[in-house]
Amino acid sequence: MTIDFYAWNTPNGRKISVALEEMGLPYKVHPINISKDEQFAPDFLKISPNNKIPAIVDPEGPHGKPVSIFESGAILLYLGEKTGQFLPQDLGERIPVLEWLMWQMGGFGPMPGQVHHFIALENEQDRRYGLERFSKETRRLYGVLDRRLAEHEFVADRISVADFAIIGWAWRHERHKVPLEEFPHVKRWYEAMMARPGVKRGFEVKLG
Ligand SMILES: N[C@@H](CCC(=O)N[C@@H](CS)C(=O)NCC(=O)O)C(=O)O
Repeated sequence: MTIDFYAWNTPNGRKISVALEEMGLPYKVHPINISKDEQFAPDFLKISPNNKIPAIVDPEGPHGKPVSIFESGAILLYLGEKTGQFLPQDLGERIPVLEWLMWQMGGFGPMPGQVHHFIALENEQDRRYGLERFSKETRRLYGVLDRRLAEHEFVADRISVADFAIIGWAWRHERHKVPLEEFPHVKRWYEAMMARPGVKRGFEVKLG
Protein backbone atom coordinates (compact mmCIF):
# COMPACT_ATOMS: atom_id res chain seq x y z
CA MET A 1 0.00 0.00 0.00
CA THR A 2 1.13 3.52 -0.76
CA ILE A 3 2.88 5.49 1.99
CA ASP A 4 1.87 9.15 2.30
CA PHE A 5 5.06 11.21 2.46
CA TYR A 6 4.90 14.82 3.70
CA ALA A 7 7.97 16.70 2.59
CA TRP A 8 9.70 19.70 1.08
CA ASN A 9 12.91 19.98 -0.93
CA THR A 10 15.29 20.09 2.04
CA PRO A 11 18.02 17.80 3.47
CA ASN A 12 15.67 16.19 5.98
CA GLY A 13 13.06 15.62 3.29
CA ARG A 14 15.64 14.12 0.91
CA LYS A 15 16.82 11.55 3.46
CA ILE A 16 13.39 9.97 3.28
CA SER A 17 12.87 10.19 -0.49
CA VAL A 18 16.26 8.46 -0.88
CA ALA A 19 15.28 5.72 1.60
CA LEU A 20 11.86 5.15 0.00
CA GLU A 21 13.45 4.86 -3.45
CA GLU A 22 16.27 2.60 -2.30
CA MET A 23 13.78 0.34 -0.52
CA GLY A 24 11.44 0.24 -3.51
CA LEU A 25 8.42 1.30 -1.46
CA PRO A 26 5.38 2.87 -3.17
CA TYR A 27 4.73 6.40 -1.89
CA LYS A 28 2.88 9.60 -2.68
CA VAL A 29 4.46 12.98 -2.01
CA HIS A 30 2.40 15.65 -0.25
CA PRO A 31 4.40 18.89 -0.50
CA ILE A 32 4.36 21.01 2.66
CA ASN A 33 5.58 24.46 1.69
CA ILE A 34 7.56 25.51 4.76
CA SER A 35 8.20 28.99 3.32
CA LYS A 36 4.44 29.53 3.38
CA ASP A 37 4.04 28.14 6.93
CA GLU A 38 2.05 25.13 5.75
CA GLN A 39 3.85 23.12 8.46
CA PHE A 40 1.67 24.90 11.03
CA ALA A 41 -1.64 23.79 9.50
CA PRO A 42 -3.74 21.94 12.13
CA ASP A 43 -4.10 18.84 9.93
CA PHE A 44 -0.34 18.60 9.47
CA LEU A 45 0.29 19.11 13.20
CA LYS A 46 -1.81 16.01 13.87
CA ILE A 47 0.88 13.90 12.20
CA SER A 48 3.89 16.12 12.89
CA PRO A 49 3.39 17.86 16.25
CA ASN A 50 6.83 19.54 16.03
CA ASN A 51 5.66 21.39 12.86
CA LYS A 52 8.49 20.12 10.70
CA ILE A 53 8.87 17.94 7.65
CA PRO A 54 9.40 15.06 7.00
CA ALA A 55 6.52 12.91 8.22
CA ILE A 56 4.88 9.78 6.83
CA VAL A 57 1.59 7.97 7.18
CA ASP A 58 1.78 4.25 6.49
CA PRO A 59 -1.70 2.75 6.02
CA GLU A 60 -0.18 -0.66 6.77
CA GLY A 61 1.67 -0.01 10.01
CA PRO A 62 2.28 -2.34 12.95
CA HIS A 63 -0.52 -4.94 13.42
CA GLY A 64 -1.88 -3.91 10.01
CA LYS A 65 -3.10 -0.56 11.34
CA PRO A 66 -2.29 2.92 9.95
CA VAL A 67 0.55 4.76 11.66
CA SER A 68 1.95 8.29 11.38
CA ILE A 69 5.59 9.03 12.13
CA PHE A 70 7.53 12.31 12.45
CA GLU A 71 11.31 12.87 12.93
CA SER A 72 13.46 11.66 10.05
CA GLY A 73 15.57 9.34 12.23
CA ALA A 74 12.46 7.58 13.53
CA ILE A 75 11.10 7.30 9.99
CA LEU A 76 14.35 5.76 8.71
CA LEU A 77 14.43 3.20 11.52
CA TYR A 78 10.77 2.36 10.94
CA LEU A 79 11.26 1.88 7.19
CA GLY A 80 14.36 -0.23 7.82
CA GLU A 81 12.43 -2.43 10.27
CA LYS A 82 9.41 -2.66 8.01
CA THR A 83 11.34 -3.75 4.94
CA GLY A 84 14.26 -5.57 6.57
CA GLN A 85 16.54 -3.47 4.37
CA PHE A 86 19.46 -1.17 5.24
CA LEU A 87 19.11 -1.95 8.97
CA PRO A 88 20.84 -5.11 10.20
CA GLN A 89 18.90 -7.50 12.46
CA ASP A 90 22.05 -8.53 14.32
CA LEU A 91 22.50 -6.22 17.31
CA GLY A 92 26.27 -6.05 16.95
CA GLU A 93 25.94 -4.98 13.33
CA ARG A 94 23.12 -2.60 14.18
CA ILE A 95 25.12 -0.63 16.76
CA PRO A 96 27.26 1.35 14.26
CA VAL A 97 24.12 2.11 12.23
CA LEU A 98 22.48 3.57 15.34
CA GLU A 99 25.65 5.45 16.29
CA TRP A 100 26.04 7.14 12.92
CA LEU A 101 22.33 7.83 12.56
CA MET A 102 22.31 9.53 15.97
CA TRP A 103 25.53 11.35 15.05
CA GLN A 104 23.77 12.79 12.04
CA MET A 105 20.57 13.65 13.89
CA GLY A 106 22.39 15.35 16.76
CA GLY A 107 25.15 17.13 14.85
CA PHE A 108 25.55 16.69 11.11
CA GLY A 109 22.27 18.45 10.37
CA PRO A 110 21.65 20.86 13.23
CA MET A 111 25.16 22.39 12.76
CA PRO A 112 25.18 22.89 8.96
CA GLY A 113 21.53 23.97 9.35
CA GLN A 114 22.74 26.85 11.55
CA VAL A 115 25.37 27.74 8.92
CA HIS A 116 22.55 27.98 6.36
CA HIS A 117 20.73 30.32 8.71
CA PHE A 118 23.61 32.63 9.63
CA ILE A 119 25.14 32.79 6.16
CA ALA A 120 21.90 34.28 4.85
CA LEU A 121 21.88 37.19 7.33
CA GLU A 122 22.61 40.55 5.76
CA ASN A 123 23.80 42.31 8.88
CA GLU A 124 27.51 41.51 9.34
CA GLN A 125 27.35 41.93 13.10
CA ASP A 126 24.44 39.51 13.47
CA ARG A 127 26.10 37.03 11.10
CA ARG A 128 29.71 36.92 12.28
CA TYR A 129 29.67 35.04 15.59
CA GLY A 130 27.08 32.42 14.59
CA LEU A 131 28.66 31.77 11.22
CA GLU A 132 32.12 31.35 12.72
CA ARG A 133 30.91 29.05 15.50
CA PHE A 134 28.70 26.79 13.37
CA SER A 135 31.07 26.67 10.37
CA LYS A 136 33.86 25.51 12.67
CA GLU A 137 31.67 22.80 14.17
CA THR A 138 30.43 21.74 10.72
CA ARG A 139 34.00 21.35 9.49
CA ARG A 140 34.90 19.37 12.59
CA LEU A 141 32.03 16.99 11.81
CA TYR A 142 33.21 16.57 8.20
CA GLY A 143 36.62 15.66 9.67
CA VAL A 144 35.02 13.02 11.92
CA LEU A 145 33.16 11.57 8.94
CA ASP A 146 36.30 11.63 6.81
CA ARG A 147 38.25 9.62 9.39
CA ARG A 148 35.46 7.06 9.61
CA LEU A 149 35.20 6.72 5.84
CA ALA A 150 38.97 6.35 5.52
CA GLU A 151 38.51 2.88 7.01
CA HIS A 152 34.97 1.96 5.98
CA GLU A 153 33.24 1.90 2.62
CA PHE A 154 30.05 3.16 4.28
CA VAL A 155 29.60 4.60 7.76
CA ALA A 156 28.57 1.23 9.20
CA ASP A 157 29.79 -2.14 7.93
CA ARG A 158 27.40 -2.08 4.98
CA ILE A 159 25.27 0.61 3.37
CA SER A 160 22.48 1.53 5.78
CA VAL A 161 19.85 4.08 6.73
CA ALA A 162 22.68 6.03 8.42
CA ASP A 163 24.22 6.71 4.98
CA PHE A 164 20.82 7.94 3.74
CA ALA A 165 20.58 10.31 6.71
CA ILE A 166 24.06 11.72 6.13
CA ILE A 167 23.79 12.08 2.34
CA GLY A 168 20.76 14.35 2.82
CA TRP A 169 23.01 16.93 4.47
CA ALA A 170 26.22 16.27 2.51
CA TRP A 171 24.10 17.09 -0.58
CA ARG A 172 24.13 20.70 0.71
CA HIS A 173 27.92 20.94 1.20
CA GLU A 174 28.18 23.86 -1.24
CA ARG A 175 25.56 25.81 0.66
CA HIS A 176 27.43 25.40 3.94
CA LYS A 177 30.69 26.12 2.09
CA VAL A 178 32.59 22.87 2.65
CA PRO A 179 34.65 21.84 -0.42
CA LEU A 180 34.65 18.05 -0.50
CA GLU A 181 38.19 18.11 -1.95
CA GLU A 182 39.33 18.88 1.59
CA PHE A 183 37.71 15.65 2.82
CA PRO A 184 38.76 13.04 0.24
CA HIS A 185 37.14 10.03 1.93
CA VAL A 186 33.84 11.88 2.24
CA LYS A 187 34.19 12.81 -1.44
CA ARG A 188 34.75 9.18 -2.45
CA TRP A 189 31.71 8.06 -0.43
CA TYR A 190 29.57 10.98 -1.66
CA GLU A 191 30.28 10.21 -5.30
CA ALA A 192 29.60 6.49 -4.80
CA MET A 193 26.31 7.25 -3.03
CA MET A 194 25.19 9.75 -5.65
CA ALA A 195 25.91 7.24 -8.44
CA ARG A 196 23.39 4.74 -7.03
CA PRO A 197 20.18 4.66 -9.10
CA GLY A 198 17.98 4.67 -5.97
CA VAL A 199 19.78 7.67 -4.48
CA LYS A 200 19.57 9.49 -7.81
CA ARG A 201 15.81 8.93 -7.96
CA GLY A 202 15.52 10.05 -4.35
CA PHE A 203 17.09 13.39 -5.22
CA GLU A 204 15.20 13.78 -8.49
CA VAL A 205 11.66 13.19 -7.23
CA LYS A 206 9.74 16.45 -6.96
CA LEU A 207 9.16 17.40 -3.33
CA GLY A 208 7.70 20.83 -4.02
N1 LIG B 1 14.82 16.69 13.69
C1 LIG B 1 13.90 16.88 12.60
C2 LIG B 1 14.25 18.17 11.88
C3 LIG B 1 13.30 18.46 10.74
C4 LIG B 1 13.50 19.84 10.19
O1 LIG B 1 14.30 20.64 10.70
N2 LIG B 1 12.73 20.15 9.14
C5 LIG B 1 12.76 21.47 8.56
C6 LIG B 1 13.08 21.38 7.08
S1 LIG B 1 14.65 20.55 6.79
C7 LIG B 1 11.40 22.12 8.72
O2 LIG B 1 10.38 21.48 8.52
N3 LIG B 1 11.37 23.40 9.10
C8 LIG B 1 10.13 24.13 9.25
C9 LIG B 1 10.07 24.87 10.55
O3 LIG B 1 11.04 24.81 11.34
O4 LIG B 1 9.08 25.54 10.81
C10 LIG B 1 13.98 15.69 11.64
O5 LIG B 1 15.08 15.18 11.46
O6 LIG B 1 12.95 15.27 11.09
